[in-house]
Amino acid sequence: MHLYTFSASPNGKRVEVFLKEKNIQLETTEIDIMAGENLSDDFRSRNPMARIPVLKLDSGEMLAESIAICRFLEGLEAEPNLFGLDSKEQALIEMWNRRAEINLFLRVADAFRNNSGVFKDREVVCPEWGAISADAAREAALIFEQQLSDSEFIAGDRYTIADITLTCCLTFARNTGLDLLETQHLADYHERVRSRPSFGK
Ligand SMILES: N[C@@H](CCC(=O)N[C@@H](CS)C(=O)NCC(=O)O)C(=O)O
Repeated sequence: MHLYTFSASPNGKRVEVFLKEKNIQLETTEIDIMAGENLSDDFRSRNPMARIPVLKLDSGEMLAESIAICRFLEGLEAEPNLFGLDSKEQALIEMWNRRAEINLFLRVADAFRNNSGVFKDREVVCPEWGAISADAAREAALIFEQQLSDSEFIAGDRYTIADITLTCCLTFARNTGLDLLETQHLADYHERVRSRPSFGK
């Protein structure tokens, strides 16, 4: 297997943390998305969406989408379990992971993309949409704050893929000037979860 990624990106980070939790080592190629290496025909032949991360399987097939990659790896390396053991736990983890992706991660990404104009070489940017997205992320963060007021982790009493998604999103937001850590439980949670060895710096 071979991983194509960009370690400074939040989705690259999700897969990196997952691999470390599982203690899986993969051959990796860094694709510099800032320099547009993901836009080349060569890269698009791996992922027509022109996004990282992409995992090349031993069969030569390409697997994109961070969660799909992690789900595949969980099938190869069962421990520690990060996607849930029974159908109820799997569903709760999926629910929180999707909430974190749809209501927070995508909003944070839109805020960054439209406010910074970093990718204006490849897409139309709209600062007004950036501001709307940042507000929506702040509002959604309150739901996570509420959930964490009586739960150590976002999807129950143990660390799961939903925590990886949420923590990578919160860290990326903070690093790009959108502070979603102004409430106590979310701030404490972020400190706690990102201090795991798998998170690195
Ligand atoms: N839904 C995809 C999103 C992947 C994605 O948006 N990757 C970003 C980096 S975090 C990217 O490749 N951006 C390059 C670009 O927009 O040109 C996933 O979960 O992996």
